[in-house]
Amino acid sequence: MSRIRSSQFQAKVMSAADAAMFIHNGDNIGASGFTGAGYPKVLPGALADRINEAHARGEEFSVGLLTGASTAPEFDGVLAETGGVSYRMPYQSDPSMRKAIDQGITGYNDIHLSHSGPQVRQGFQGNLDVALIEVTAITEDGELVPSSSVGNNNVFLECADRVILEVNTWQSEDLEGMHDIFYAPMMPPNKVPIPILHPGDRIGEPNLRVDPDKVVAVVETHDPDRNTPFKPLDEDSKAIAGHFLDFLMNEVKQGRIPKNLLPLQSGVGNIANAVLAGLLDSDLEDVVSLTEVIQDGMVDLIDSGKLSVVSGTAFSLSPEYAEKMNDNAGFYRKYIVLRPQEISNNPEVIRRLGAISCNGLIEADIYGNVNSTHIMGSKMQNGIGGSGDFTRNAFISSFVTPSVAKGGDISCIVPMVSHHDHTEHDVMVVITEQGVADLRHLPPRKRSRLIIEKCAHPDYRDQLLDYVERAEKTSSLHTPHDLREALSWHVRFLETGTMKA
Ligand code: 0RQ
Repeated sequence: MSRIRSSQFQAKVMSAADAAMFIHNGDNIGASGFTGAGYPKVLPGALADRINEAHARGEEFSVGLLTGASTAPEFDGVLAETGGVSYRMPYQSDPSMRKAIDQGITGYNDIHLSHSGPQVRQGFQGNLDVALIEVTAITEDGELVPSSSVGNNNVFLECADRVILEVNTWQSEDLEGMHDIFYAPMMPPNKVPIPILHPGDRIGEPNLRVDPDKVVAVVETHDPDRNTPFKPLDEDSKAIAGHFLDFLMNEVKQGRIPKNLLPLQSGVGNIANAVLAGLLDSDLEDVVSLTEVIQDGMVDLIDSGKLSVVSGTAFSLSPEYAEKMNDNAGFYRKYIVLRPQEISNNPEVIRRLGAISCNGLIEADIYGNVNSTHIMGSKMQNGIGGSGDFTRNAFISSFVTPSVAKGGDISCIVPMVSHHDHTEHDVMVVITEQGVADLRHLPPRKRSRLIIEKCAHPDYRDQLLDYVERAEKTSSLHTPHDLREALSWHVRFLETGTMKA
């Protein structure tokens, strides 16, 4: 049976090249796609051709690109390479897009994912001209069955002037019923409480609504989501996972959290995935997850019977696990709820349910401030994504990282972060392969010594202690710093290729 079950939508089927003609110079595009899942597969390429042809004729052609989060080379990559993306929000992780951002060709608005939908609704992001959304199917009634991510799709469909749909038959039809789309007033002063009392609660509808009159084109595709495999677990990531688990089990022992923990959030990246793998070796049962992305580790936890439910907004699976999800979506549907990101990342829900957050970082400083986004203070890596939504509101917020980067030439524990994403006020626990620094209840002068002792690599401990002692001598104030020295570690790396003194 055709995936386009409504004749009204059947009549709008056309090629990607024809559909791309509905996108014009200066348009703001709100597209599906979140951590390599559920992004449109063929329209971006057709649009890139259109932009390149216009540029070859000496004509201006640029667009603003809004998504849920990161996409893939055939979306962010091909469009960035045209030089025709003037604006990007709220998260990306593509090498070509990073380059365009760093060169100032693309203005990047790196904002909290929970803010992105509301800002589109409020009009802070300008008029939304086109919504470009991948779906699994269109029902007889003209409802849209979402695919492997929801992200901001509900907001884009609601706010855009025109809608282009990609119906992707690669996505399993059994995804139908996995999603939960909450339709209620979401803007102040009429906003309503979000009635999620448990991560598995379904509070909305399985499908997305769209005004059929806004749909200008429907394109059929059969293309896989594209994600890179995770790195195999190394000794450091196993050690980090072990420390995280020990920390959690001690929280249980102290009676601060229940035996099955509190809802877990796990960020993007190899280390976050490794931490989930670490939970597999535990005696934990009936764990629940309130998170944003569902990586391979979550799927393993479901398979092991340890994880009873996970609420998120998107998959971020390796190719092998994406195939597995596709083959068994009917089974996993019982354990997984995919929601719009304004719900999955909603601070109210995260705070009330008492999530335990666990995210990666680029560097942390001796007082517990965290840089998640900028290499050496200036070069964009990915973006803050949902790490702030969860860290700021978690019951226990934690960050995990190897203690060194670039083969040991960079210490990930530094005197002062070169860019601030998460402040000392939000960061409770820092974990490296060396150990755990629990910063709760500690004033700055105690934090610095604990982070150095528990988290810094032995190669950098003396250097960091030396900094602390000198800073305390020069400044007898609350948070001792020697501002002339504070960022000299970064300068030394830029000048000599190593932070080692
Ligand atoms: O550089 O790619 O050139 O080798 O930074 O580092 O070790 O691959 O990092 O995959 O664990 O991700 C913070 C980026 C960590 C991720 C970050 C260099 C390192 C490498 C990447 P190369 P790894 P991971 C919910 C949560 C923000 C969004 C988020 C992230 C590159 O966790 O994007 O949390 N977080 N969202 O060599 C200079 C340092 C460095 C360094 C590492 N101290 N100085 N370079 N690198 N440490 C999900 C979403 O929001 C969607």
